[in-house]
Amino acid sequence: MPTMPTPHTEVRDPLANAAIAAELAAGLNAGAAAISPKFLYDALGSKLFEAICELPEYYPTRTEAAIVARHGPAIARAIGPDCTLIDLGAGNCAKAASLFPLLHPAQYVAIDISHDFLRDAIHRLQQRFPHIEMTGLGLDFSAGLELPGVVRREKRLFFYPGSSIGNFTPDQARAFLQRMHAQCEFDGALLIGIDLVKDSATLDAAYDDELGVTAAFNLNILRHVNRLLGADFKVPQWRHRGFFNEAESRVEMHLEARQDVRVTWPGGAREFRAGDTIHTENSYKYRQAAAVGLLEQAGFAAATVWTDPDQWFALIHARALPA
Ligand code: AVI
Repeated sequence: MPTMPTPHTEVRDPLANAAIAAELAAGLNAGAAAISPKFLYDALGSKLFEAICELPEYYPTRTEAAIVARHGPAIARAIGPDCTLIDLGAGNCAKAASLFPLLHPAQYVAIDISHDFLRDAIHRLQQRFPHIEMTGLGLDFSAGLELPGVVRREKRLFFYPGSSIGNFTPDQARAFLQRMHAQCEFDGALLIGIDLVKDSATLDAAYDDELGVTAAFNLNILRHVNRLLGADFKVPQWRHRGFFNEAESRVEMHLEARQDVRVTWPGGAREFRAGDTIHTENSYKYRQAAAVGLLEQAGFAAATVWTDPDQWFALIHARALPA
């Protein structure tokens, strides 16, 4: 019996518990309290995000998938075969898997902060595509993007779908794209999904859906923080807020105290008055020209932009220019 190949997986950058606690405490103590959106993704949070992607209100996932379905052959021609497909924020690896029949990558490298979720997904994927060499890396790539030696240097294609770039501020996004560029070698490129500006009602509904799945996703961060920091947040004391801030061109998610609340954790405490908020996420929406400009500022030449008929979402292939 031939043996099934096993993907290589490793946790490269386990954030020290003390550093995580310090980061969380600093955010909770800040004048405008905040929790980084990366803490939305514990195992349950990753599953809730998968459910969000199925919601009728949450258009980005299906719009991006429709762009891939419609322009697949052109995308394959632009990228060519045998790339090293590096999937940033791979989650359940489904988006990258949909590209395999188009791109025929030589190696697939899945990176996600939620390592347990990733490990299961990549093991399942390896069964379906035994001929592709696979590596799973559990790392917080927002903090640094040093790739280990197992990642091929040739034809690196950074795949950053779903408009995850929107969860950074534009300055952070530029710096992150520059770090990607530095890892591109001489023939690297980027395939990135970027959500475009649209009417507020569509954006508000996408981030505050009727079933309350996004609310559960946002509230779940409190349980995650309780575990990581030893805090005593009580979920029923908080409500989800998600809305488009047109002036900043971003959707914001907050948690709002339903009543006066005192939250404590080892070495700290904070009082919140009813109506006070904790900022948990920004999701920036770009105009197409601004998205292309951002890539160019980071050293990429935005070769091709594919979009949907409503121009709600853009998938951009950009080659790394020599530094
Ligand atoms: C992962 N990221 C691109 C999602 C977004 O749309 O900003 C996260 C999300 N937050 C609420 N719904 C989805």
